[in-house]
Amino acid sequence: MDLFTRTDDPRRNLLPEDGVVEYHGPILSHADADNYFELLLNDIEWRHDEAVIFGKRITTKRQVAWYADEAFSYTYSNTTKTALPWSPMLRDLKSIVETACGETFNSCLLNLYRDGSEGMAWHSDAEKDLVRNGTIGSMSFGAERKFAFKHKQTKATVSQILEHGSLLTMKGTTQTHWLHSVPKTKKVMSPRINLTFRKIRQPNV
Ligand SMILES: O=C(O)CCC(=O)C(=O)O
Repeated sequence: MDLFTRTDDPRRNLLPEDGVVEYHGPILSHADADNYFELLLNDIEWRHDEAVIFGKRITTKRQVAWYADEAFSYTYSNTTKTALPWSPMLRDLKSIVETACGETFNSCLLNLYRDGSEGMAWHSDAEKDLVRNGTIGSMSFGAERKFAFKHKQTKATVSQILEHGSLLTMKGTTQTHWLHSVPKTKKVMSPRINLTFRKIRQPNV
């Protein structure tokens, strides 16, 4: 066996340089992932996301929610959100992700994509509210979608399909050197929910 060309190693770094992205694959049984997906759809306080682009406020079709240990504020796309307290289900998911990746998190941004017509444009999660080079743990539920990376300088690209109940981690200098996106697609007709567990820098005022 050629150890250097294995593709099924969960700790294999997907990026060729300047960061670490690990795809762990599904970390929940299909039945557990189905249960969490239904609970997330129904129990999360979903709101359409907002962004201010060139001074104009826009509302996205995609819906979001922001939960954390405290009422942390998080500013991205020139708008600020204040965190809601964890629900028991989100606490469970946080602990599952923390155990799987050996990290701790104090917050979670959730995104709901109704179908492939909703996506997320190229960006990096390097806002000043986040701990610099802090790990991000990303769990996905529902429809499989492509998650793409593009190097800010070389423009090299890498992508990974994110499965139902799966975990992907972004570590180290990934956010400094790479953009990521969820491309829109006509092929996906069903919803997907993504949770990104994050570390907000404290004190957060
Ligand atoms: O939906 C996803 O998989 C990624 C979401 C994302 O890029 C983000 O929350 O910054």
